[in-house]
Amino acid sequence: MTTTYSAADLIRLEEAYGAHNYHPLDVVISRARGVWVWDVEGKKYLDFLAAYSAVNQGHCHPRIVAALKEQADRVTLTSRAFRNDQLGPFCQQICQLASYARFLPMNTGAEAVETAIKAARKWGTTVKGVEEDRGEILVFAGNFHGRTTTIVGFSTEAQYRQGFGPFTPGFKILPYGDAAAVEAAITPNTVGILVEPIQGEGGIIVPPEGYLRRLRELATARRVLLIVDEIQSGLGRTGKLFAFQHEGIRPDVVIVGKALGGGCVPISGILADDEVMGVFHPGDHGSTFGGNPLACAVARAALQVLVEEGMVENSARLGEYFMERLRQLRSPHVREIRGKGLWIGVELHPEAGGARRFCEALQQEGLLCKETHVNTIRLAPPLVITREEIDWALERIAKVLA
Ligand code: IF1
Repeated sequence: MTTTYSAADLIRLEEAYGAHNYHPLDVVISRARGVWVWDVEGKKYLDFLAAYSAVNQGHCHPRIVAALKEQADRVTLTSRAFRNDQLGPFCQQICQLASYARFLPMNTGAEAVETAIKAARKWGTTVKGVEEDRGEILVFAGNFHGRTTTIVGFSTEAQYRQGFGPFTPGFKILPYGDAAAVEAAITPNTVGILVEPIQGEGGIIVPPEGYLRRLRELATARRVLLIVDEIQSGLGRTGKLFAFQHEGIRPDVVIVGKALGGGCVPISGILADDEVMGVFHPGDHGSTFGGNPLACAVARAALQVLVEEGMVENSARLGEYFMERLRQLRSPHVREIRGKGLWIGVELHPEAGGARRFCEALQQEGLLCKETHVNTIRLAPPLVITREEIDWALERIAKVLA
């Protein structure tokens, strides 16, 4: 059954039958490979969003797709009522890679964040000795951790909350990047600090040097779990496997997602040691699809290629090169360039008229980016990008920012 639709037909169908919870650029992608995507008319673009870092390994990586196909022909879903032959080896692989004792698999990022919240609360009552229903978790202004009602309940973005209450209590919102505020906010009922090492949706906000180290010290001293959301910052995006490694710390709970599925399947989860993971007993928590053999087989390949093909190092090396070259552009519109590895925010002056129109101009030049907030262009290509491809992009960015 092959019906050929034009781009306009496809956009019309989506608008007619889909919910209107997005306002995407009108590029209809039908094929992708590595850092490149093609629209239905055959026009080629460099993907500078990488599905919000879910395709760090590049689109349709041959080894990941091979694992997907191979597993699809064997067994795709068992539920956790039975065991499967992929979950154990995958848990071992990610635990050894990240140096944690255990992994708990879920599907989406938000579910993994919810899992971390449940772990911290139950650790609070069963290990720390906090009274039932009294545990507090510290979170930060500008955070983005997902879209569930609990998570949007502690968002500071009005649109993410408006109309969706009532919300889950037990969260305290503090300014991001200010360790003294955390020190002052911790009480005997505090069970966790939930933090992004760099705020993505917040605008690629890099906190002051030493911030995570200080949070680690406070968490240890006051017996609070340090929970780091590496869903977007992790798996090579910032030039290290995890962004917290830039500060030489080790969180109590690490939340992963996005690129864990190699751009093919949703898979997420949390990493922790026995003191925290031990709070979960059979029946306490779970998911129909969590730990399914298809996702685990894909994730095994996704981690393997990330490490074996040097993508983390490439992100560090080319990220530095890219940032340096961007700074040399000296555009009158640019207020600040910031980021780490291949995760770069170009903040424009308020007078520049907003980042969206620059993203639209870049689309015309064959470069797909997405603004964040009003004035920041985010640049986050797949980590398999080459220096030549960055140079190709720089020429076009220079033209658009001139
Ligand atoms: C959308 C943003 C990026 C995340 C962090 C958890 C999640 C995310 C640090 C939840 C998800 C996505 C969601 C996506 C757009 C995207 C996003 F702009 F909305 F904030 F990447 F910058 N923690 N981020 O970044 O993971 O449940 O979605 O798997 O359209 O909502 P999820």
